[in-house]
Amino acid sequence: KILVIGANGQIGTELVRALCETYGCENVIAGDIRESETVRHNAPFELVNVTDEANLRAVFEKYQPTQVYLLAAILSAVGEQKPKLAWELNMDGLIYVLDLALEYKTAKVFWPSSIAVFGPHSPRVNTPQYCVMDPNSVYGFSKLAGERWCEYYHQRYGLDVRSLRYPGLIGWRSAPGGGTTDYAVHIFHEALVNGEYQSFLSAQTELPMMHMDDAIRATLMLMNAPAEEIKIRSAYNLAGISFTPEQLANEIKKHIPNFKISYAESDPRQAIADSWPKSIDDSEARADWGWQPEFDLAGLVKNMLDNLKAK
Ligand code: VAH
Repeated sequence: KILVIGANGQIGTELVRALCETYGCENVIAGDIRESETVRHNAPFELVNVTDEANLRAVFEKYQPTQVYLLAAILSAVGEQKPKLAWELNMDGLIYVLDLALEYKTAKVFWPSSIAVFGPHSPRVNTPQYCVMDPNSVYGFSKLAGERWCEYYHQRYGLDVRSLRYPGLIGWRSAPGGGTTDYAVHIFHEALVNGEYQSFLSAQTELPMMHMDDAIRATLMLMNAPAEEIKIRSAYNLAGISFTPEQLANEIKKHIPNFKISYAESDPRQAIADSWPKSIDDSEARADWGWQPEFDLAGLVKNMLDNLKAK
């Protein structure tokens, strides 16, 4: 059985779908803190609360998962509103799952990191795998600490845990979950429905982004790679495309000529975005397990608009 914790989230929704395709829905367990009115999985659903060790233990006991994807987290923007909850959920959840994976001999664990692990003193262009990291969002330093724990459980206890530093993810099958990059998903819905969008990030805020299809493909490539190819057990840098809200809006205008974008002043998420890299160097992922993104900005925008229209 493959257990996906956070199955109703932005990534989880798509990961359950991809894992069902690969392994069959009967072999995937969709776990989340509550049922969802909007997210429909073909896989069986299980209530899972990552802050409740007894509940997690019962789920591991029941399913004896061979793989676990721990996607449940509080993201950057919500994390600044609820800092202690974000730290507790992100950290306790990870450590409970790492311990249970050891105890129940789970073959492989996936846990997402993020470009949020970098901070104001990290190099901001082509940010390398190794550099100064002084993240100043709770979400960011919970992901940095989590990377340290993942590497520790691999080196000290031999747990096969693998991780990726996801950029902002843009998909049409699921809603974003309270992050700083969420504007790049909302903009498509607003462009189609209202023909206009007010970005909470300024026009020139360049951030590393990726189409969800690329992110899911990268995740399965990482998890299916032979263990000896995985040389980084904290989390791999992963890059797709970097762009600004203005560049994204201009690409959307090629499809929706009258689309209007405006920019909010002084949104708290601007400070978070300004502490993050503009672009990422993912040489190690390319060298170790053959990573290669497929979506450029034009392809991402066309794919998003075509699929959202059809939806
Ligand atoms: C967030 N979408 O904005 C997440 C992600 C790199 C961004 O970590 O918090």
